[in-house]
Amino acid sequence: MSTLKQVLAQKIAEHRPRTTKLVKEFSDVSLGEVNIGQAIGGARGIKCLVTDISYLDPMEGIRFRGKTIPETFEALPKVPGSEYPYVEAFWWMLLTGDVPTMEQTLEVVEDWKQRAQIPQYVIDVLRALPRDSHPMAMFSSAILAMQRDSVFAKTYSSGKFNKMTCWEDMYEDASNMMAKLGPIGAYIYRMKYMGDTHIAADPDLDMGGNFAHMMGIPAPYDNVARMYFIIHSDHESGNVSAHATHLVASALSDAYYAYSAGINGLAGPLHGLANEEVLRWTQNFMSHLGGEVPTEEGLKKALWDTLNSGQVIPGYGHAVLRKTDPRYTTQREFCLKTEGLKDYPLFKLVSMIFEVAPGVLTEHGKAKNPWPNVDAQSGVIQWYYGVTQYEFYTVLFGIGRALGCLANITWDRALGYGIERPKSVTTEMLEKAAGIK
Ligand code: CMX
Repeated sequence: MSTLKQVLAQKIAEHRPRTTKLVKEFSDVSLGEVNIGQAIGGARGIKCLVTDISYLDPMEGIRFRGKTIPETFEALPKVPGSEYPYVEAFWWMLLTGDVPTMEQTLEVVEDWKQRAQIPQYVIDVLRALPRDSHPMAMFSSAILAMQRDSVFAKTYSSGKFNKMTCWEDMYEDASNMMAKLGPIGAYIYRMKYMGDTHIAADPDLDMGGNFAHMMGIPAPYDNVARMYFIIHSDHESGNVSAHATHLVASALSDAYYAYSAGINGLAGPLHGLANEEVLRWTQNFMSHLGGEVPTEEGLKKALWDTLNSGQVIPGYGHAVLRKTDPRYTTQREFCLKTEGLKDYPLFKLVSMIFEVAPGVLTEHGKAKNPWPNVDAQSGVIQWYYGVTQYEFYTVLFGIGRALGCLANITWDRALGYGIERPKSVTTEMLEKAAGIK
């Protein structure tokens, strides 16, 4: 058994009595009421999910296992020659809550290398799809196709399912998937956009470095990949991709069924696809200007035109956050410290939107949070390094988001979380509750 699996087994054994005690002795303790607005309005703010992987404070932003993004980057072992940590070390931290040593990290790096080969049938599935399929449809299909190799599903169908040990099979599926998602993403990219040319994995590289290598993009894109995957990994469990993954897994569906569902949710324009929308909006705006530097007035007008036509300003607002997303700030800081990028016209325009859009949204008066989210910054960096096919950006998000979703469903199994089944009511019942019928 790998060291990570052993440490995780120990953590699970220590944690289980806490959950058991809460369920057995305190099930009736209330966490709050549910009102009509929440029932109609997407369950916003209802406390009915449990995760220890990350927590989102509306004002402070995300903490992974109690650590802010800068604290996470500071604490984890770094790839030699890079100021960014191993994604594999972060996986260890998300699963166990501990910061791994370099030795422990390198064990995961090696483990993922052994699991990273894309099966030929996945390549066949990708190649059978129309080449103009959306890359998220391709990515989701590739994940779903791998279900045939699910360790969890095999154990279950052989009648050996055991509630106490089934997390081990989930861990195997999660590790196999984590190791393959980067290579699958790079395969889709090069098949669709780079003349169907492919680059073999470099066995000397870590996950982030290898992704950059297989995409065919030189340094510092390896650092962009490491940063990007880590900051997009998790945002507690109520967001659409995490919740969809958790919901599907709660039916004892395996990790492939569950994460394919998560990816399908991430593909929505109000969720992960917003980073594609941000670039489309910004590029359209720039092309209307014919290369001219926009004035503040021109930018304000474009933002108002978008709002007045009934569209949202992509990359702004959030269901939980009420200040600038620290994932936005991390990427902005990367741009500011990177020669070439800090003076890049597209970055300057995105910075200008940051100055103007919150005021416009505040005056508009609808959005509860007028500040930028993660998606407002990520496309610019990709564009600068040559990834100009913005429909591909959500695949990058999906590779990173797997870290959080798969860590979460491994723990779901370990703690025996139940099948999800919230109760629905009719409109008439709501009207009666409101006293209008
Ligand atoms: N532009 C215009 N209007 C906005 C807005 C924006 N960026 N953000 C919120 N609003 C509007 C909502 O559409 C809603 O209008 P209605 O009352 O007419 O339905 C109103 O303000 C209140 O919404 P809210 O409570 O502030 O926000 P929600 O929790 O309903 O939605 C989100 C959150 C992210 C979907 C929304 O802010 C949005 O659509 N933003 C733009 C898309 C985006 O950037 N999504 C990415 C989020 C991060 C991610 O998941 O990747």
